[in-house]
Amino acid sequence: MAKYTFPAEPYPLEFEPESTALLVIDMQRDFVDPGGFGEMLGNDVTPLRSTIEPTRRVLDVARKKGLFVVFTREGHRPDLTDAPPTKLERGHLTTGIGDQGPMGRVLVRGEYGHGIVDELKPLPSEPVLDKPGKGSFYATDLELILRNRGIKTLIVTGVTTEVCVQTTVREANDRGFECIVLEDCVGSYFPEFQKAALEMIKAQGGIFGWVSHSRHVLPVLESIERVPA
Ligand code: C5J
Repeated sequence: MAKYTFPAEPYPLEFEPESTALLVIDMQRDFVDPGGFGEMLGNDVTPLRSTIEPTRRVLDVARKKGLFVVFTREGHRPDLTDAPPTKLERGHLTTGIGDQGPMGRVLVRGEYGHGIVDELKPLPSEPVLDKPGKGSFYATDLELILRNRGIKTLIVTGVTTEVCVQTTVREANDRGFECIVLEDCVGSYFPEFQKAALEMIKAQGGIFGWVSHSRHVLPVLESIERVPA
């Protein structure tokens, strides 16, 4: 298998395309779209929306080169039996998880707001994992799916950087996966959390993983041989 290298911090990351997947975390209307749950809570969705275009470019080239692509969505069963009562109560929100929100019931599977934004619509062949928690490995079959494909390296994109992205990177790191987080393809409602979360990942020699930017990763992906189906 041919090896390639992504420019990254704290140092370049070697990878093999056959064992590399693109992970798109929770790019759901409720978090990202104007008029969704995130904005209803008083957040500015602009930093999250800025991730759509670079993520779409990475997704396009990943598809063109035959990389494995996996999407996640945070949300719950309509009867909320998989939602911890603590999560439902947290924040004492007037409109919270399971309640009727601007785009249907908030973070409930099958509702419009729970869906992935149109710009990044998954293909029928791409697994979409529904997760009840912040981490993508908790109570999902993500690890099984990745191991079955021989995946070792994850290109990580999505929202929000310090919540579901960082939790997932920590979970992946403990399971032996190498994560490269693309700073312009992950977004937070809070600029200071964006900065701190990315610094934490690459600190201490890459304690949880690597950080790079789509402008460094795209040319490398463009240069790889297409992975056979
Ligand atoms: C949050 C997420 N922020 N996908 N979810 O509640 O990061």
